[in-house]
Amino acid sequence: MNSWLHNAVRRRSLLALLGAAPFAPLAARAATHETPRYQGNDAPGAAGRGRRGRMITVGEVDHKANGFDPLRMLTDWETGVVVPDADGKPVRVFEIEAIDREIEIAPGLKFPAWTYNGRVPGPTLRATEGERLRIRFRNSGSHPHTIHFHGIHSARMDGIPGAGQVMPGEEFVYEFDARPFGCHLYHCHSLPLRRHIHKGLYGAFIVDPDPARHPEHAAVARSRVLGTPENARWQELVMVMNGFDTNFDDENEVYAVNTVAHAYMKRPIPLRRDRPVRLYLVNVTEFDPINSFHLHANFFDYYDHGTTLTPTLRTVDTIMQCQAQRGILEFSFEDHEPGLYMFHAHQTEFAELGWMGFFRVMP
Ligand SMILES: [Cu+2]
Repeated sequence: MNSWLHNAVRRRSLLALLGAAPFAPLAARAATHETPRYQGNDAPGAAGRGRRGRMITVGEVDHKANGFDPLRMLTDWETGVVVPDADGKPVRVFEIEAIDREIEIAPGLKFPAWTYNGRVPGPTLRATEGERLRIRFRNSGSHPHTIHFHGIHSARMDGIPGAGQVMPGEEFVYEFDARPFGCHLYHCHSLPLRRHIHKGLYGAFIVDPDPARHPEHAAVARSRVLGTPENARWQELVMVMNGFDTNFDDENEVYAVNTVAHAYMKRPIPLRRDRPVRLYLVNVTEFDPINSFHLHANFFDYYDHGTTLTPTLRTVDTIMQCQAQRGILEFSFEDHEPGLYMFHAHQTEFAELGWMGFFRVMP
């Protein structure tokens, strides 16, 4: 048995042992040491087939009990509060609290997460280039944590052990200017790092470009600034690619975007055909060296790290990201007929284990 197959069988056997109903057909095959091939909905007794005949998780996640909903998470930007500083200059203030919390990542499958503000991923922080940012961080969890921002800041504000690490019950205030503009992320940088990340301490950090600083591409820059009329015509979404090691063997048993396996298979993301789509995509998947995004029946332009106003890749339908890599995808379904358009990781195993969804393109 090659190592990939061995791992796949082992992971699925463990899911069966955990009593995880979601991947029952895979688990059943693994138990008999059959090749865990994708057999689709024609397999006899394929309990995993969905209404549309696809093998996905069975049952529903209780989004209310989770306290976050993957559909709402696509667009619930956290813009904080702008207050005048002592010298009268405006500061954008965010409040973040680390909380230990059990979350449901697939129907009936609970994960003992460490969260920012009770959710995984944490709030999508959004600001404009050049603004002063102040992030008040309170650690109400059981372990030391930090917030390490991918951005430009001083060593004191780096959010690593020795610079902004916060003991349980304590607080720290990170302060820096929002730069460079782009699609970034934040995550805990306490040790062991892989544990603190995969437990759920991460989120997207979006810095909109200041049009005044980019006269050569001012119109494009304005279209990225939340709240402008130019921005309002865009359908903006944020997706954080993540995975969950449910048995602590340093491998993921469940994959997703925005945490809940197959959430967008069951409730496709509604899109209007007449408005362009801008997708902020961040990969924080632990344990696996890469993740990817593939769009069906369409192509997109890509802005690596979101730090440019012209695409760094044009007309591609698949993008690969290592951990912490991220970027902006822009596409349109203007010329398409309405219907369900799939997107997923093009690592087939990730897709089968939760990282797969649909856009519902409406007339
Ligand atoms: Cu941590």
